[in-house]
Amino acid sequence: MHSELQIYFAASIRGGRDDVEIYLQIVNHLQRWGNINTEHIADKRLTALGEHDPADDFIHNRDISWLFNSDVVVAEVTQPSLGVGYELGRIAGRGISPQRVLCLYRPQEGKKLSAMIRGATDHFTVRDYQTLEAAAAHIDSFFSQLGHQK
Ligand code: 6IA
Repeated sequence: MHSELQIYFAASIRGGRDDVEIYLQIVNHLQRWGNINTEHIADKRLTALGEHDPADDFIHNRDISWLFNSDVVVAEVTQPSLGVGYELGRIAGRGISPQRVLCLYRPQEGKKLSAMIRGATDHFTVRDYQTLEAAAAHIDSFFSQLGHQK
């Protein structure tokens, strides 16, 4: 028996919570592939200004430790977030391979994903989607490649 994959899910918090429903659906789907350290990111009660947050240094240090100890990182990168960009930069800096990082993006009129994300092909797999079914299919083929059982 292999131990459960540790998945770090990253998505915008203070960058804006417009896509929180989508985060929730992605997290629900990801759960079949492993344990998600950061499920609270998909919690609708968590607002961009959450007043009951733990201290920022606590959040930062805890999240970086989860990030560095995860097997796989999945980031929803449509809503630009400094925190998500920072997290992706920190793991890219450790030389992580694109087999272990999936970035999901919904192309939109008049917007374009940062070249620093789409262009980091040595470290990130970027997949575009429009529907939840398409996101789920990208997730499934990404994880299937890792050779783990559902
Ligand atoms: O710049 P942003 O806030 O959009 O950055 C979002 C990213 O940073 C997410 O992928 C998280 O991993 C991390 N992050 C930022 N703020 C928090 C946070 N706040 N909790 C957990 N991760 C965070 C307070 C939550 C508290 C109510 C439990």
